[in-house]
Amino acid sequence: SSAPVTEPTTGMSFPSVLNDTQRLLGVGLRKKSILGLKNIRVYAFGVYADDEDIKKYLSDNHEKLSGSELKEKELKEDIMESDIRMSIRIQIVYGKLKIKAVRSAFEQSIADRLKKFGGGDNKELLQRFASQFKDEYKLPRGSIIDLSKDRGYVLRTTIDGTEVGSIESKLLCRSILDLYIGEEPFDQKAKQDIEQSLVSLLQN
Ligand code: DAO
Ligand code: DAO
Ligand code: DAO
Repeated sequence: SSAPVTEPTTGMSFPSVLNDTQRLLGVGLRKKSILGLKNIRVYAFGVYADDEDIKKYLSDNHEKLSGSELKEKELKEDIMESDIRMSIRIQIVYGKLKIKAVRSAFEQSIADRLKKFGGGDNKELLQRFASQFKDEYKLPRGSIIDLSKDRGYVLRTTIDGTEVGSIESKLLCRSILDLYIGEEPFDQKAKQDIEQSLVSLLQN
């Protein structure tokens, strides 16, 4: 297989294949401004999708794809909602992350997506996910968090190779993907790269 890919701003390196079958589609950077003053680089990320599942999606949706009414946006939404195994790999850049800050940042970024895709405020779902992040965890620079969407919309969270929890929720999976490849992504360039990779996978 091919060489790892380096996120250029941070130098963080991402394997081109994850869990044997998931292919790297693109890498990016999550920044956050503190008090509107300075922009910190929080983490680099890579987005992966399962080759087999993409192929299966292709054969199952042959007509949609070859039909004249192919609309890129609809197809994209369909892909984000389908049962394709995907992963987000996160590599921590900012060395002073506190779990409390992670939890509240997460609640901020995900809450409006849960509302957007699910209606309601989904407090319970949000809390169930955030409760996986225990105060005693440490996330020094270089820590690796994998958010893996398994078959059946099970979202599995792993920190440095240790599973910390899993939650079955199509809504949560959809909402998390939206942070990276939705309408207001953390990193616009990364989103474009990911879409481009998907297009070439679909065309192969
Ligand atoms: O022309 O054969 C084709 C297919 C073009 C498909 C474009 C799909 C874009 C999908 C982006 C998905 C991002 C999650
Ligand atoms: O006030 O120390 C600070 C900065 C906190 C930034 C928090 C951003 C957290 C983003 C989520 C990280 C997920 C691993
Ligand atoms: O960047 O704001 C964001 C959202 C990040 C979503 C991923 C959160 C996973 C955090 C796991 C932390 C475990 C202690």
